[in-house]
Amino acid sequence: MSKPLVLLDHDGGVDDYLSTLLLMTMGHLHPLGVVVTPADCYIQPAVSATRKIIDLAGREEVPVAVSTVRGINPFPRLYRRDSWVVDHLPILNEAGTIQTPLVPESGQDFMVRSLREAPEPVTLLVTGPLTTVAIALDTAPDIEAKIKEIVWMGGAVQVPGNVEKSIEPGQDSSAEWNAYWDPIAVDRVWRSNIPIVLCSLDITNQVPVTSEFAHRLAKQRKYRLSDFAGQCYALVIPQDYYFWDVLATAYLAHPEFYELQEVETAIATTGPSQGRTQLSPGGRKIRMMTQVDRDRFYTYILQQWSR
Ligand SMILES: [Ca+2]
Repeated sequence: MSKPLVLLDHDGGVDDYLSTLLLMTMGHLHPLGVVVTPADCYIQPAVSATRKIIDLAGREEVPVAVSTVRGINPFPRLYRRDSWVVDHLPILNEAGTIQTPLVPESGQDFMVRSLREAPEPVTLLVTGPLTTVAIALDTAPDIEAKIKEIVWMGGAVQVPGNVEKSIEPGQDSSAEWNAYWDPIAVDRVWRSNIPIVLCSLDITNQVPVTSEFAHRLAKQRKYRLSDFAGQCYALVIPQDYYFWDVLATAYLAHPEFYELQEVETAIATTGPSQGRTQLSPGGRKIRMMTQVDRDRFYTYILQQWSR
């Protein structure tokens, strides 16, 4: 039997690089490619780092594509500058060359082509804003039938958001950043019939990146993937950091670690709550992750990076 197909669309944050790293270790899946959406990053170093990480994982057959979409509410520069740091980590630059190919077409066109050419429906793993997916759907509505489901890290349903008033004046702190970058795109995807599995702040709040976890990684730093992951987590440990994207990614390998609940939701697209994902009776049905077996999740990623 052929392996299930998956396409990753990430947005260049530290967490996105580690999601890429984790996905590349999953032998049971066939990744069609990685699209980088220019949101939580500067795009040039983000694309460069992504290709080097795929090289590091020994998966240089997986192509990378650059999305050229634009959002509405830019990510803070302080978050985005991590892309420059990661791209310059020594462990990614020993070779001095990059093997993983960069496709010539835009990320949104690559998404359309990959889905059209796929022999069976594809799981989309999206760890950034939904803009590239929304534009691809507008450009080529036929691809909707080729998307098996979207696993999306985004939203905050029954918990506060992370777009804080102190950073974004006028907002009410109810939105999550991936949704806030482009609420219209979330609404576009919500208006499709594609099954959606949501990895929102409701569940990611349960899995902080802790010093204890970083120390467990350090103990296995003889493995190159653990060494790289440890350097990335050291970069973000001063912030309140969570396994946002990595938690969404691990779902592709071990859905049995998670509890899901079907809920009806709506998206605020304008005003002080723009980007808010809220419960709304009669609204768009999605399945949201509500619980995760934290110990098994931590153990799984440590095991995957033991190489
Ligand atoms: Ca991300």
